[in-house]
Amino acid sequence: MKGATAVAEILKREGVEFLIGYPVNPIIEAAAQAGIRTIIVRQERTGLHMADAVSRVSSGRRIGVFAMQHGPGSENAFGGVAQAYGESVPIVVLPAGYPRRLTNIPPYFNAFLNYRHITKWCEQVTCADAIPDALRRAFTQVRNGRPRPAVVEIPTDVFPEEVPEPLAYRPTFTTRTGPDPQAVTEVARVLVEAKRPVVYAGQGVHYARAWQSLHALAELLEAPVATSLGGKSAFPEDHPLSLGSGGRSVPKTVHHFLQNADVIFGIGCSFATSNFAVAMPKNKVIVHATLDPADLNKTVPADYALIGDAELTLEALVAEVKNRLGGGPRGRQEEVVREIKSVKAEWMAQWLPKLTSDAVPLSPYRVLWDLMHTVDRANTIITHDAGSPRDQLSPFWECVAPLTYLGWGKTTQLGYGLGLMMGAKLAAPEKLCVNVWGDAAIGMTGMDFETAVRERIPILSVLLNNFSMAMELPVMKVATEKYRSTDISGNYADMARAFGGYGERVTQPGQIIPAIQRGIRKTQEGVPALLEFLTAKEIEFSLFK
Ligand SMILES: Cc1ncc(C[n+]2csc(CCOP(=O)(O)OP(=O)(O)O)c2C)c(N)n1
Ligand SMILES: [Mg+2]
Repeated sequence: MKGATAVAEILKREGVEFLIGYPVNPIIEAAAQAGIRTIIVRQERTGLHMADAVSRVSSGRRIGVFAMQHGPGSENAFGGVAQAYGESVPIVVLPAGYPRRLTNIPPYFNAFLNYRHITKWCEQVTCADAIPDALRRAFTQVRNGRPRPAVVEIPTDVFPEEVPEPLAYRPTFTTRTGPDPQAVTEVARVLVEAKRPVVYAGQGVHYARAWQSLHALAELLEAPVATSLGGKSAFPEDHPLSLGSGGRSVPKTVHHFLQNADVIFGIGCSFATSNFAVAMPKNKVIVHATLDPADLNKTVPADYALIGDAELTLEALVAEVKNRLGGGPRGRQEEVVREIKSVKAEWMAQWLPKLTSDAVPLSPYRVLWDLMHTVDRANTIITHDAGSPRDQLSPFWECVAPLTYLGWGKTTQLGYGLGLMMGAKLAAPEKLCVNVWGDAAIGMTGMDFETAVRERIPILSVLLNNFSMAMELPVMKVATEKYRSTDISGNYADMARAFGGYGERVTQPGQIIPAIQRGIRKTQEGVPALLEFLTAKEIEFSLFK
């Protein structure tokens, strides 16, 4: 069989149901022939964001795959792969490459050379009979260890070559590594002896599907739980021990309990320094449990460490902690919960006026508050975008079930949220998938709302249009005054309708909930909906220095 046919057959054996791509790449045609649904986007970046979400919402059990053209396609896709690398998402990316006789000559873009720093695996296939080996390596890498993208570049003149038959390809598997038992004993002692432990859960808990064990450990220790943005929804945020999620803007509970902790137990997190992660306070005992030793002692020095899969780590800790406690909790919870409630009440009293504001232009906080009280949160997947919408959404959106929020911010491309929700909807069609973004974000990827319509991916897009890059107002004062450099314009409800979707512009507070209900109904009818709320240039956030 031809090289492209072999790739498609291998994708099938790996359980790939969708090939997201942008022509020209012969894998697209071969995939369609093999019965894999091909989805064509308007630009490569959005396609990668979609593949990314397919992997994320399945905890990496289904792998998102993207294919694109050599040269321009490969060049244009770079941002999407970089985002997946930054956010630790396992995807397989299949760029075509220039013919072999040109592959190493300028100015021809060579994915093998250029993608090396944003992938965990990157290779170029130089003859067709090496295709099965290359794909086995790529899928093994994305299914094991630290999740990150793998790239296999296939030169255009390799595709028509023959791959020997029968195709000997067995699907790859996942295996896990567990923590050092001696370290588990030590960490269990530290956690049990701690007076004010705080659990800080990251995205690793989602990949390991370690939600139950996280719950069990928190309840045994009677310890409050915060998550990172990537870890948001790993612990139910309506649980009495929940502090909410970190990010740039955070609930006061997260700040208060981290500041006053004696021991911080990071599980499945990188502790990476980021504008969109809480900075860990100094002089705390840090326990760092993570899959990848490359994150250990990177930015936050650890006092104790556990290297391994989050589920195996938490299972081992739960058993050991239970042992030390003589079977169950010590009766601290009531006091901890009282403190959480009191800090939360104080914080909410400060923010409720904005969250319930009747102002026109609308308060973005009011829009998001009404959204949260209208959707069925357990059956909704939501994501923010870069810009103010992230900092307005993440502290106040209370997740009640795992993987109902896709949080991000290690790198932070405007426009990422649309593709994420399109991929989420493909992987979880029964869920309401909502992306919340601003008018600068929609400028980056908005054309792909047409893809949502054309490919029948009925997402709900919530646009907070303040006719501005409001986030940049404080740092572009002169440019704004002299040249209006932060102003933007557009009628995006009209745009959505022009693309064949449902579009509605909302200006009055009383119309927020009815509009959301109409939008949801449209998605249930299979039509993507874009609700454009005209909002104030709100740049007050729940920040704690
Ligand atoms: C690709 C990319 N370029 C630049 C930025 C920097 N950036 C972050 S937010 C922002 C403006 C956001 O404006 P908008 O989406 O309208 O949200 P607002 O703050 O107005 O609510 C910019 C330019 C980015 N995150 N991504
Ligand atoms: Mg804006």
